[in-house]
Amino acid sequence: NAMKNWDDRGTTAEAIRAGMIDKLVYSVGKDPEHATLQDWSTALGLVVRDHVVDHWFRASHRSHEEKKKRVYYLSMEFLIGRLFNDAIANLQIEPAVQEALSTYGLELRDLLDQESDAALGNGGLGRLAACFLDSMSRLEIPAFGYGIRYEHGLFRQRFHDGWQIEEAEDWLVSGHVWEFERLEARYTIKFGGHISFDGQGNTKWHAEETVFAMAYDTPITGWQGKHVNTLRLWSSRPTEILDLRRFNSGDYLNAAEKMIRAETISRVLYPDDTTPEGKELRLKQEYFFTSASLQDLIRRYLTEHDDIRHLPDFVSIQMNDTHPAIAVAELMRLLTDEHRLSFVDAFDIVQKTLSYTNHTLLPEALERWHVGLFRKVLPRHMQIIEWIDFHHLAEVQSRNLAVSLEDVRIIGHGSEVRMGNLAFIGSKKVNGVSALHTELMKQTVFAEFHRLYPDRIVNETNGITPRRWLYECNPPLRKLLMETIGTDWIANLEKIDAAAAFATDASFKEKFAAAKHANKIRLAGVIEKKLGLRVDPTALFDVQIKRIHEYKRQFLNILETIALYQAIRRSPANDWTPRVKIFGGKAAPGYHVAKQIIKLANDVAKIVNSDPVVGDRLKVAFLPNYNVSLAEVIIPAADLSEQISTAGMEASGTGNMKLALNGALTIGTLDGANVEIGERVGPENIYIFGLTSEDVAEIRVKGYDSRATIEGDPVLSDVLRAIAEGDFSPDDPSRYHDLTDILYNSDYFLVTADFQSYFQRQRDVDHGFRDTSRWTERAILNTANVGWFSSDRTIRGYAADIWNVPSV
Ligand code: 26M
Repeated sequence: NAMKNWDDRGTTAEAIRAGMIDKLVYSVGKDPEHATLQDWSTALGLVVRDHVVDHWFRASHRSHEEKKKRVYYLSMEFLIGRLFNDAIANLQIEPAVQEALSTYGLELRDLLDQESDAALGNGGLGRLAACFLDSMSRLEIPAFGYGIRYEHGLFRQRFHDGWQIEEAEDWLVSGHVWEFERLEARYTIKFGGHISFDGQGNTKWHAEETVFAMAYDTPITGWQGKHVNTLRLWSSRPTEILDLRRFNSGDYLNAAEKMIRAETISRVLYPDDTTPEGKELRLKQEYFFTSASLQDLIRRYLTEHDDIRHLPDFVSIQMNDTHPAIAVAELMRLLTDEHRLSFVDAFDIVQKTLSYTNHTLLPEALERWHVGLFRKVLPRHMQIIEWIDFHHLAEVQSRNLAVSLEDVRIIGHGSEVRMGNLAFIGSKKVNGVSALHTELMKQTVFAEFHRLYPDRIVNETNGITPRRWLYECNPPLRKLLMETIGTDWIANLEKIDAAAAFATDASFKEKFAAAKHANKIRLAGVIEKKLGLRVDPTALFDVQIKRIHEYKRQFLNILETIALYQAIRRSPANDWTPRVKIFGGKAAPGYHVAKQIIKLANDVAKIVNSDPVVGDRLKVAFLPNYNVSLAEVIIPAADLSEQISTAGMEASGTGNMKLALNGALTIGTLDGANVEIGERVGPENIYIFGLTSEDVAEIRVKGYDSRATIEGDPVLSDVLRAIAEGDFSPDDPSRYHDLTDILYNSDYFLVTADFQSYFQRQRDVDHGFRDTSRWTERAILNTANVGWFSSDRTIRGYAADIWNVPSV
């Protein structure tokens, strides 16, 4: 083997030190005297990367030699965050790196903080994709993630006078060492134009616009580097460099126009995580990355196999929500127009290759495209979809079942393309992301489909990677666990249940509490730095971190905060349990109500935090720009995890799992995966409150009088009176009339209905937290009992039930 192999140099501190100097001088081009922290960080990054690359090549060669079945995870979003520490952790070279850095007087933490956070996703769906990549590598499943290399990820959030301000994110400016540009992996993507048929079975798409998709690869290191998969992200490029004729005639701007248009496709991530707006550019993004990915995987398949008909035996494609659902039509197009299969044969292959994960039941979140727009951008795909819809309808009719035909049409009311139905019909399996969510899918959005295809819908409850969400983000707890129960839990999180035996062990409890305390001191430092607010690290840290949305009910949390504030002011001498309410999360830029909720939280924070009567009994901190890196600091420091969505509306949640694993107790509704968390930690170790999803369904039918609820509840009335009278917005007393009006007149998310039981349950939390010793035991039992929520377990489920691939 002529390849230079970095592993030959080993991962000793001396090898890393020598490598760093080599990279600093010859790759970064700086001498040690003049190097900045950023330069050192890049140099170390390049050294670590070399080790990753060795494992990566070995893994790719093995998969290719053995012609293994590949899994392709298609996702508009990969919220991977930082990769540096992840690589160091997976390769287990932290001690050697620390030692190498000490010779230069450098701190690893400082170098890690130079890396920008790759925020190529909005929230849960994108982060799930990132956890899945980690687990597929851990389980040695040959897999590729396919997505878009957005030049600008999710906007950065700032607060100005308490209002959210969005700023462009620029993760690539400081150089990103984790990606490799693949000039050779380039595909043509067409848009618009018209279709011609030559009468001899040849179909030709005369496109109006073409762009190139260019590949950038990032290695995804599995635990101990045993396997490394690839995240391949596509960047759009012009097919023609410059219109020289126009340029020469002096028309510089127009000459550059085409180039800019092409590059615009991968320019920016859409920042909405629920309501799709039906924008042309969004559709082009979806088709762009889906087409590039399918062309790429077919090319790879044909280097190993010669008959396209056996594709389903060697390829499984997972569609992360409907965003890549155009894959159904695109794979049909490639198989028929390019590879000359019949429509019927092609559709059989499509249905054996693709599967679809649903992440939400919210009706406004289901993607629909106007037929006119769709035909304009993707004329051939519109024809193919019409064919699928017609044949599917005929098949359903022939089965003579009592099924609502309109509900199972892809083209609804003749005017819209429904991507959920397209994805369902084109898939082998369709899965929900928690037990409750999957049940509700069968009963609601996909009820008619479920009657037609009772074996198609399966459940794969979400999970999180324990490498990032415990091992990397919580060093004090990691260390304690390793000393006490060994290291098995890192690769097999179920093994963390061994910690349960120590829940009543005085010495372990003391150390567990000390680890939590150290994490809280660290978070208190961040709060002080970012908000200028000092908080008491012995207070209860009550955390709600997630996108701001009415169904997630941050509003309910704020109402309870105000009620508590009023109670403390009335009886300051009572023995209150000191609490810090910590919020983090972004609102979609066009989501007016969500932005009002942020402003309200900040207004309440201002009043509460400066009230000398209240002092340390209550503090409110809304940390700006919540992202993966901030989550890594907040989660290990949490005592209480807020999971308070209207029952039936949160498909799963994954923050709930991360917080419980790090020893936070949950206060939550019986929604999404909270139900399954409760089953595992037991009712004594979780605070459940509020309406169930059945209650909610019943109320939706019967109707609900929120005004009567408010008027019958003096605590809630007083809270709403204070908001409406401007107690928290003296500069603009009517600022929150829209918000209070919603609660009185159209409380769709049933905030008022759950207020009383939530408030009561919070008082139970106050009481529980005062028994410090018992609380620690219960925190330990949360950590010990949620091992099942590892994304390794989830991916084993996908591998067995959907992809039919082996996992270690
Ligand atoms: C759609 C169209 C246009 C622009 C953006 C979108 C879009 C982007 C993200 C729509 C939805 C998106 O994400 C939804 C999401 O994050 N769902 C969450 O998925 C998690 C992982 O399964 C679950 O845990 C959460 O409960 C669910 O809300």
